[in-house]
Amino acid sequence: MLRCNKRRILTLLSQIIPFWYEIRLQWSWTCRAESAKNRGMSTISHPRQPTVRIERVETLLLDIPTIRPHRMSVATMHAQTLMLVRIFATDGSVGIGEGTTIGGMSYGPESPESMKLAIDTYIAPLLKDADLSQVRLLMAKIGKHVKGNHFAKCAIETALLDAHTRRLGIPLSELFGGRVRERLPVAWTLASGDTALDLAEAEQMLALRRHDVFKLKIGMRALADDVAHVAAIKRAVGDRASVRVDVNMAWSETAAARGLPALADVGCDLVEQPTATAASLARLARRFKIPLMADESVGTPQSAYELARAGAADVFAIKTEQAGGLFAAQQIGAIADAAGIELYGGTMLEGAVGTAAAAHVFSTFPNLQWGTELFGPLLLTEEILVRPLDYSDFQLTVPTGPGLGIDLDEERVQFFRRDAVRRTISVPAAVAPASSTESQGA
Ligand code: MUC
Ligand code: MG
Repeated sequence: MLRCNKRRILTLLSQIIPFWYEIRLQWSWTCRAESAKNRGMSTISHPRQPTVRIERVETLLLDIPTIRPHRMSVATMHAQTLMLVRIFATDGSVGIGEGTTIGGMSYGPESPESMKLAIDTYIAPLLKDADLSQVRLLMAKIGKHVKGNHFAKCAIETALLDAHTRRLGIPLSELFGGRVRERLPVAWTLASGDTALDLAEAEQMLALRRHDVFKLKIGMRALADDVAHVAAIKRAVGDRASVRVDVNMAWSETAAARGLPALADVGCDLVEQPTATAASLARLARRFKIPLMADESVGTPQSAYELARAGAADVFAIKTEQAGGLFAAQQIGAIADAAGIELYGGTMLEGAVGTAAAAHVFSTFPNLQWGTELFGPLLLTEEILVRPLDYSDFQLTVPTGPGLGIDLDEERVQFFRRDAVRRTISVPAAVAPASSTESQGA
């Protein structure tokens, strides 16, 4: 009799417990959805909702002029090409990502065109009909079938994460553990190639309270001229700003051995990638007191680990694209922290989309001792967001909405795409001034 009752009680319990669980689960998700709604975010999807699948992937090349020539030892840029990627899902949600390079293929092994090709031909088919929420799984699948192509992978991962976190109704930074800071210090690069112009630009940035950290591009002139250029700028800005240099690997080790102490003497705070190899950086870091930052050498988490083992730098510049994605960037941050190396949030001169993505990740770093240089959108003549990113008081505000927290201005995107259909208006030669044709956007 007692046994029979025990069995009945157990059966009853086994029926009630899952039911209770289900009610609690429903209740907790309803509460989170309500609270997200109250914060003006889109609703959180229920975990039992049907899987949302990836319908299609779109890539676009946008060509946007720079506000002035950007001169570096590797290239001079007059325009930037943004490779935009959009992932469309079956529930109508869309995620955006971006890939850029510096001076075409002058800086790294990829180009905007190669990213587009890699995504259209090899990556997009791997994503067709896949579960949008399985970002890590999808990136692992892409990693198995597509070697290298870190910039393209970063753009895709960003788009997946944007779509996924938008659906969840949370800012992308939440998926990375949440923010340590809402605003990021932003350096500006002085790279007009002319000391007087650079100085005027620095004064303008200080007056606008936009930047009080200046990175000077050097390495294309004679060493003595470069040092004189840095000295002139530091003398003019004094304690109002930090002055740093980026050599972009242009020096030999012997040139660096002459340059580093001279730069320290004129008040330079940091020297970025003076030479190319990890071994050479490590020797210089041991010999000279001025802090050295690795940039091109940092690359992926694997190379960051090797650099840390070699003691090759005091600071790592982390670039999300060079790292191979946002998760990889976070991994490099952890490697640096573990090795006692300080951090700086680098840029591949991304436009607004890549910049917002990097800002979300960098905002979660416990240490970011040297701030960031996320000024890419400010170097471009045109805005492509509905609401521009906020740069004020020497800082960038990390967007707060769901996903990346930004929206593309579709009309502008269509206007600047390389393959846009443009109407050509022909003016009859008789009434035309010097040039007889002019192009206009459609
Ligand atoms: C680099 O090497 O740091 C970042 C800022 C800038 O002006 O150039 C890039 C590349
Ligand atoms: Mg650099």
